[in-house]
Amino acid sequence: MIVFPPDKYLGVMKEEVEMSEEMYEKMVELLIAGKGDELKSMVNQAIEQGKGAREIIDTGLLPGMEVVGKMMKSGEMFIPEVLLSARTIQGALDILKPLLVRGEETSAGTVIIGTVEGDLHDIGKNLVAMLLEGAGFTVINLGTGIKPQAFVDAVKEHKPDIVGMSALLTTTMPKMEETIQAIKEAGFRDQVKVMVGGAPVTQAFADKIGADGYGANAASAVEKAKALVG
Ligand code: B1M
Repeated sequence: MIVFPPDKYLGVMKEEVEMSEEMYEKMVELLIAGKGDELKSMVNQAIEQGKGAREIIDTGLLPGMEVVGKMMKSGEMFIPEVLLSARTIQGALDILKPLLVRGEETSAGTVIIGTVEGDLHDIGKNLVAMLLEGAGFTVINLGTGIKPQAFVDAVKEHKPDIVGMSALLTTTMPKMEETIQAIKEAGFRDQVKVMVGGAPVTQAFADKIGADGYGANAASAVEKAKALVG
């Protein structure tokens, strides 16, 4: 009888799992410490070992940002240190981007995406943009601090299928509703779907402001975008 996995492989498999765990724990530490070059080098090593970009992001990078958020809240980390961690994760994401983005001949649809007025947080929004590109969407990333009128102007110029808005601050969430209102007043509301997301945003909030979709994370944002254009 063949028993799988044969005993002789068990040791090797266990070692590999431990190596991965150790590697991802180290990535989290480097991200919190803001050691960009070392993190990039570990990310490159992980890629060489055949680790997938999504696995690296979900296991080695995002848990680090979660810790940074907790430390920021408790006062253990200050803005300059948080900024350093933000740059560090962005550097790692830049390495992973080409692995996520595929070169498609035909586009799944066009999305304009931006962080709303008054809000400078862009890591999550950029991650959503990357995965949307990876799923074949043409993405126009407007950046951060985007005023309602600037979203309207971009709709006029690019004629997207979806307008995506990100907000990370409870104080900037109302800008999403203002933007939807501005799109309505400009006469474009029936031509575009609106998707919202960001840590404080919920499905209930999305429903309340009249958005068409909500993504709790980058992967669900892609699923929602596909459903909205489908
Ligand atoms: Co700020 N910050 N920050 N910050 N910051 C938060 C958001 C905070 C929760 C920290 C805390 O207190 N625990 C808190 C907000 C509290 C609140 O509003 N209730 C906060 C604060 C208070 C502030 C300042 C006011 C601090 C100050 O100056 N005193 C200030 C505001 C500046 C401004 O925007 N005007 C500020 C500044 C900063 C930095 C500049 C230092 C830096 C941002 C750098 C950058 O983005 N380039 C920063 C950071 C890094 C954070 C935390 C630590 C991390 C955010 C992040 O990147 N997460 C954050 C704490 C936290 O969120 N736990 C915090 C990782 C990212 C991948 O997740 O952005 O949630 P996230 O995106 C996810 C999903 O939300 C979703 O998918 C993404 C991927 O899974 N998603 C979408 C996002 N957008 C989407 C759009 C979609 C769909 C899904 O459809 C279109």
